[in-house]
Amino acid sequence: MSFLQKLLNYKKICIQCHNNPDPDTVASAFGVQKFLNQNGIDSRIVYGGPQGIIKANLKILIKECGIKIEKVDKIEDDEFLVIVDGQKGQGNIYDFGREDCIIIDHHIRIVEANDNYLVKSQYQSCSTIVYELLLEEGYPVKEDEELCVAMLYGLYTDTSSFLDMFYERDIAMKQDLLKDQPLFERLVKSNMSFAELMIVADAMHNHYFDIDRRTAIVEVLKCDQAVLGIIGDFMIQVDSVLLSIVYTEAGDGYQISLRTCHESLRANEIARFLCEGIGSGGGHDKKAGGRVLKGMLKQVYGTQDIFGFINQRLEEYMEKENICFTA
Ligand SMILES: [Mn+2]
Repeated sequence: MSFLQKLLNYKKICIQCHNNPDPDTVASAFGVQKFLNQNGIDSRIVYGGPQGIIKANLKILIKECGIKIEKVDKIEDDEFLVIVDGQKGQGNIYDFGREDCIIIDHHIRIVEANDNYLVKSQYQSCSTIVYELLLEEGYPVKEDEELCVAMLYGLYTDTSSFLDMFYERDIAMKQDLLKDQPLFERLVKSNMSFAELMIVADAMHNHYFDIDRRTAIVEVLKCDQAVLGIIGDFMIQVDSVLLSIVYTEAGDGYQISLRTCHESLRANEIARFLCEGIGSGGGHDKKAGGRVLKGMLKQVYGTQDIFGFINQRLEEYMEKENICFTA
């Protein structure tokens, strides 16, 4: 039995996005709902937590694609729960008090092994997993313009504007679905709000520069992951910067984006090294990204904060690789 077929055992399904939903969780839920609609199963898309949807890009996505999503604090007894882009027990997954549920996610696995939990950590977006599940069912994704745009945008925002994308399955989805889509274009041009622009400007102004390591480290507060790649691309253009590391908080972890422009600095290797044991990272020679889980950071590095951790790991890396830029 294919994974989505499991859903056909239920009459009513509640698809849960993570709190403070982003395009990837919404697009994933939308994809699952398309399959349920096709099979005549009643469903709705929900999320919990204190915060409603405020970001302009997400509002455009929801409106233009005709996605119905509601913020709730409980679900009905006769609804079966399906969690997308997150896992039960995570801080950003509102607890509706359900023991049984189905999970589709691309983050680092925290749930135990279970046939109902599909966790593929190598995927860079949950949308890509749902896309492949839909293809497996023969669902005509390409004919569904709104769904194509939603899933592409989910991938786009989870990979710093496609810039930190490295996994072949994600690249394949982009190639399959991306064509001339005015709505996608509009979403891409709505990446940040004026408030975020100010946060970005402030973060760049307050960057940390290590002259010996020729490294700029930029902490960005409350920025959308899509914006990180833009900042990274900007910082690496500074003449004395050979490595830029930009990071922001994302759910129960941190998203990190790296740029390099020196033959001794391989961004993908550094990203993997930084995140080893507490998350995952990878990418290309000059552009890479990674994710670090807060819980694991604390477990392994104690009270060290994210900035201290990046500094320490970087020092270890440069020592290990014998990289030195001072004369
Ligand atoms: Mn995601």
